[in-house]
Formats: sequence, structure tokens, C-alpha cells
Amino acid sequence: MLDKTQKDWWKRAVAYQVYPKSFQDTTGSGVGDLPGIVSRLDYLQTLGIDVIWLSPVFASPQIDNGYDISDYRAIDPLFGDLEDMRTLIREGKRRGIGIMLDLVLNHSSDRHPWFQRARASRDDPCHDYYVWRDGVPGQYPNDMLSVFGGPAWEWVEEVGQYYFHQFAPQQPDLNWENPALRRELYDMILWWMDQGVEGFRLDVIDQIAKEPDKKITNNGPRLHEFLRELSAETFQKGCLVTVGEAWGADIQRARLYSAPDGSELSMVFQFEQMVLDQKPGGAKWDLAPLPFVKMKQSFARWQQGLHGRGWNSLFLDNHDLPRIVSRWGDDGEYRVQSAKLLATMLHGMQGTPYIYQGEELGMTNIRLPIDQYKDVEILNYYNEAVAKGCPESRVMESIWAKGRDNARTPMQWDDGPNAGFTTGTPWLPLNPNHTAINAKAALADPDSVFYHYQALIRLRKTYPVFVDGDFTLLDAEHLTVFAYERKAADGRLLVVCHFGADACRWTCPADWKGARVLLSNYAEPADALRPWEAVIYYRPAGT
Ligand code: TEU
Repeated sequence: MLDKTQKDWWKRAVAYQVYPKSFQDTTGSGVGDLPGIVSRLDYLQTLGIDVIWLSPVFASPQIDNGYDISDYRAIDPLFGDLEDMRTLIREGKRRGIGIMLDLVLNHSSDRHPWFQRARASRDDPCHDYYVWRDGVPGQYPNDMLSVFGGPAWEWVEEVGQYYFHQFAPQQPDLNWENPALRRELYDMILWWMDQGVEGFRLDVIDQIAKEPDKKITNNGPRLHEFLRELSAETFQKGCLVTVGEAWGADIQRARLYSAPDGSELSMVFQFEQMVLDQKPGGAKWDLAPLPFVKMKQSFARWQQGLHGRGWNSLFLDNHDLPRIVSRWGDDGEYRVQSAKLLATMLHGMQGTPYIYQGEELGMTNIRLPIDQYKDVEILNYYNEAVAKGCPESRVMESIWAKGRDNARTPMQWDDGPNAGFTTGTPWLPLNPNHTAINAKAALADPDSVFYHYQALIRLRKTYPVFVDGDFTLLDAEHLTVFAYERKAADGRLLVVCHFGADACRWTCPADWKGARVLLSNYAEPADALRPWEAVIYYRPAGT
């Protein structure tokens, strides 16, 4: 177990994201719940993780699956109650697994009492907790659009004003310019810290310092000022792990966010690699092949840019992204090999790895007819694109490739009815491949993707070079091989990953001949790289 009283313990940690709706149902409601997570803690302990990032379980109308919070201090009855949360925290701690809550501080639900008061009267102190502009019905303050489509402004008759929303209209943006609002948020965070949570993930944190009159959404002028205040008033009073979601972060900014003095956060989720396979300047739905060489160079820049000057988070999957094995791997013939390769590529790097539920099983994307999707982003996109005359088949291709529900289908626990996820009707269909791809089968197979992740986690905890080592990209222009070296006081690593189904001649650097193999996705060594082969070599210092 990690000693979480040590400063920067999270640099040695591995995190696991639970999307509660889809993890484990214990009531037959078809929706996962907190007791369900408790019942699977032993599984997570076997995997070897140290913290769970729990997507929001707070009271919410669930317009955006809990990213629309109506009470930050209450658990949504869908998931259980506060007592269940306390049990989860306690039972997790017993197994060395901490809970990171997902704080949505950029916006609340329109059902939050603050907003209910804000929309009723301009004179209410809560009115200024949100972002309002005068106007007349039908004439928006400006032409800004929301991330989920449609205008970013919504008219409220009672006050004769528009409010600003970067996401759905039911997610009004909070006004961080208001000190009383900030204080309310800090008190709420301190309250959760008292409940024993070990960290927080901060939703779209780079969007809090918005200035709609200048059309500024992320990276607003006061962003880092707000973050430093937030951190000093809350996180720095404990020994927590914090990660901010920051689509707009470049390396320069990530150094501020994750400054080694701890003045802001532990680290950020940045998305530079995750947007490479969309058309330059295009929207997420405009598909393009992955530019492999650019992808390697991008990872290398981040590895080197934050080494000693900040801290990376490492992830390929989350609840907003399609399944990585379907996206950058091969979810057909080489599903197992390529899932292991992707894990190896990522877990060999410096940073804190995040595993998204089911990634450790090599879970894949799903193709549903449009009427079976639930995600507000998918449904809005479909309606808008079809109305604009985009052929439906093309719209569906985009949704099947990039839609967020790909990652949100229920966890595949076994080959029984509904994969052991629920005894009721699942809120989102299960992937039909659950009869073959499931946790029970993975645990019974020593060559499974699961055990590969377990091995990677063990290696990180055994060899300091995984945590501390620097990063050198090898053969930068190679079209299928991603190879890099890491070096620290204890020794060196060489990670070699061959992205492709063809055999490939790749010459190991001379000083690596005969080095020990720490982990590979093939049982025996060979002269050429085989389909989706991934190997980690190690040399102790001085050899
Ligand atoms: O995501 C932020 C965000 O910008 C995403 O909506 C992103 O643009 C989209 O998912 C790409 O497909 C966070 C949460 O992770 C997401 O689940 C929420 O819907 C969103 O914020 C609003 O809270």
C-alpha cells in the first residue's frame, strides 16, 4: 500500500476511473450504484490501483449524467446515500484505495437552489452566482455556441436577462468573479475533505474564468489566480491528489497547473494527443486517420516538457472518449495484443496513469441505432447534422467512431445475463461481445489484458525509473514503431511498441542487446517485431 501521508504520493499512484452509472448495479434499477462499487473493490485491489476517480454521484437531474449538480453535498438516490459514500470511503481505505470525487465547479444544474433563486430575482444575492447579460428575447448577447450545440445563452423572463451556459441549457455557468460563490465552493470542498476523500478531479477547470463579452471561455485572464486561491483555501490543507480537466492546456500552462510547489493542482488532463485524429481545425466529429509520427512527437514533447517542471497525467480512455482499442488499436483479430500494446506504451511513461473502467479488459466501441443512444452530445449532434442535410450514414459513422456512449456501456463482469452488471434492464445496452470479453474470463486467463495491466502497475511500484526516469524518443520518424528510453538513478528502460499487423524489422540499439525483458505481449522473443508487439527492456544502473 502506498503511504499517502508522503508528499507527492500520487506520483507513484495508479488511478482507475469508475463511471458509476455503468459499473455495478445492486438494486435491479439498471443503473450502477455505490454499494456496487464497494462489492467490486476486491477486484480493483487485485488489479493494484491506489485511487478511484469517481465520476459525479451528487444529486442531479442527470441531464448530463451527473455533470449537472443540484446539491454538491448530497448523493443522488440513483446511486445510494451519504452513508453508502462513507462505506465506500472506509472500505476503499482498508484496501489502500482512495476516492477522488469529480467536482463540477464551472457550472451547476439549473435545479440547484442557487440557480432557482438566481432566476427568480435580480436582487437575490445568488443572482450574481451566475453569468447574466441584459437583452431582449430572440436577440442573443452574442453568437457564442455551447459545446453541446445551439446558442450559449438562455432567456429568463422573470429577470429579463440571458444566462450563459457553455454546455446544456440545464447547466448554467457559475460566476467565479463573485467571491461569495467561490467561498461556497471552498466550504463544500473542505466538507468533503472532512469525509475522508483523498482527491478531486476538477471538471473543465480551464473554463471557470470565462469572459463572454470577449468570447473567452477557456484560459481566461484570471484562471490561475482563481486556481491558486482555490488550492490554498482547500487542497493545500490536506495531502490530496488533484487533477484538472483542461482541454485548452499547452505545456507552458500545464507547468503552472502542476507546478512542483503545489500552488495549483497535482496535474492536468490535457488532450493534445486525443484530438490528433480529427481534421485540423475541425470538430470532433470530422474523422481523420491518426497521424502516428505526430502522436509520438506530441507525447515526447509533453514527457520532456514536464520532466522536473510539472507532472503528467497518462490516459487514453475516459467517459468522453471512444474506446482506445477500437480507436488506435485493432478491436478484431489483434484485440488482446493491441490493448496490451496501448497499455504498455502509456504505462511506460512518466506521470500518473488513469485506467478507465473496462480498459483493463480491452472493452471495445459499440454500434447502436440512434434511438438507443442516451448521451446529450450524441443526440444533439445527430439532430443538428441531419437537419443540415448531412447523410445519415455519415453521421452514424461519426457517432460509432467518436460518440461518448462507446465508453459508457455497462461493465462486462461475466458471460451471464447482462454480463452480471444488473438483474434489471440496463440503462444503456451492453456490448453484445460481453459473452467473450468479461472480467470473469480475464481473471481465469493468465494471458489476459487484465493481467498485463496488473503487471504494468507492479512494475511501476517496483522500479523507480518508471516514476522518475527522463524520456528520449527513438526513431522519431518510424511509421509503425513507437520506441523510447527512460533513464533514472536505478536504471534504464527501453519501451518498444509496434503499431500494426505486419511483421516489422526494427533494430534494437546496440547497447540494449541482451537486456532483460520486464514485460512483453508475446511469450517468446523473436528477431522481428510481430503484430502489435510491445516489449519493455530494463538495464540496472551501470550496465
Ligand atoms: O467534459 C468537458 C468537455 O468539454 C466535453 O464535453 C468534451 O468537449 C466532449 O466530451 C468531447 O466529446 C466534461 C465532462 O468530462 C463531460 O462528461 C461533461 O459532459 C462536460 O464536462 C460538462 O460538464
